Amino acid sequence: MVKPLVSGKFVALSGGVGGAKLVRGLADCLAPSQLTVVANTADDFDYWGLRICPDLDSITYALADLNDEQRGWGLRDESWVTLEAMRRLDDQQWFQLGDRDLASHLFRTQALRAGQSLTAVTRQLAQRLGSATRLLPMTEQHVATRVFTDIGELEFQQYFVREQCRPAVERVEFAGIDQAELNPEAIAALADPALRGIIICPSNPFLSIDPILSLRGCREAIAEAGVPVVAVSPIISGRAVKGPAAKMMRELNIPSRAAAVASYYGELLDGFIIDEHDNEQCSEIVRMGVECRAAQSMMSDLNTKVQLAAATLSLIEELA
Ligand code: FO1
Repeated sequence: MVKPLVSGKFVALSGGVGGAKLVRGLADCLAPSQLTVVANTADDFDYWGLRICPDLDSITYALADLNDEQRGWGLRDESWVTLEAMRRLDDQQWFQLGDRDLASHLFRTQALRAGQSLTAVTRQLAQRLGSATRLLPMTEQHVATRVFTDIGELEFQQYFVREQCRPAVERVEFAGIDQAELNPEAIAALADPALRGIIICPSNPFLSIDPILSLRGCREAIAEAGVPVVAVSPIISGRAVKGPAAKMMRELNIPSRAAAVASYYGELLDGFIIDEHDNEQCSEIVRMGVECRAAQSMMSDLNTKVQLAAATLSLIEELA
């Protein structure tokens, strides 16, 4: 990494594959001490008796350059021997756990059962896999996204993986959200006098960012931080780069376009980064009172991840 692009500290809210890519880019623009990532944990669930934390793992693997860029999740150079053995015993295995990925879930489940906090075991996993960036689960308590669809109520991974996001979404709920506390380390990071900006990554607003923002006190902590909040659009030319965001917007009667994401986040935002293909929406977004910049948002390699992260940080600098 070259010398840090900007001074001060930053908090990034992230979930899903798109979020992990921008976090990887930010990690090349900032020193580890400058970045705290708060990750969605409402996708977490138990499978094979193990606690699976997909968004924590996607970010951990991306930061350690161990992730599989084609698949978008899990580890590179993965093998599937255990999955095949499980399928011989029960052919209903719809969630694919690779052998190397399995070690993370075994390590985490064992640590949690021994009384470790999810924050502590997430830190250990990151350190042992080679990442120095601080990654925090949004909460220690279990929150579970429930997706209400035209084929009934589904757990998140049933909707996302088993049903491959095909059912039409009517609404999304986060079971347990009222009893959950925003991670105290995230509260401290948002109250840090050295904080210079807050980044909302190009994640699914409804499935990855809303769970974080729905935690009691989160929106207040962001507002009280008194620093620029800049989001990166997860929608490019009316489509999500990956995942169901655009399809969900249409199903939720929200226009599936970048400007609609800006208005969805509303007064939370000071700035919004859209893709160059959506440049004509900049003036509409500025009229919402949100500063807007167009940048290449398709993160196809490390360079584009770093460039988009740099564009996000420089908009924060301009707004400070
Ligand atoms: N996504 C899939 O579409 N199919 C899978 O079989 C699958 C397995 C999987 C295993 C571990 C993990 O950390 C993520 C996995 N994902 C899989 C992705 C996961 O469902 C999503 O990344 C998040 O939950 C939403 O961003």
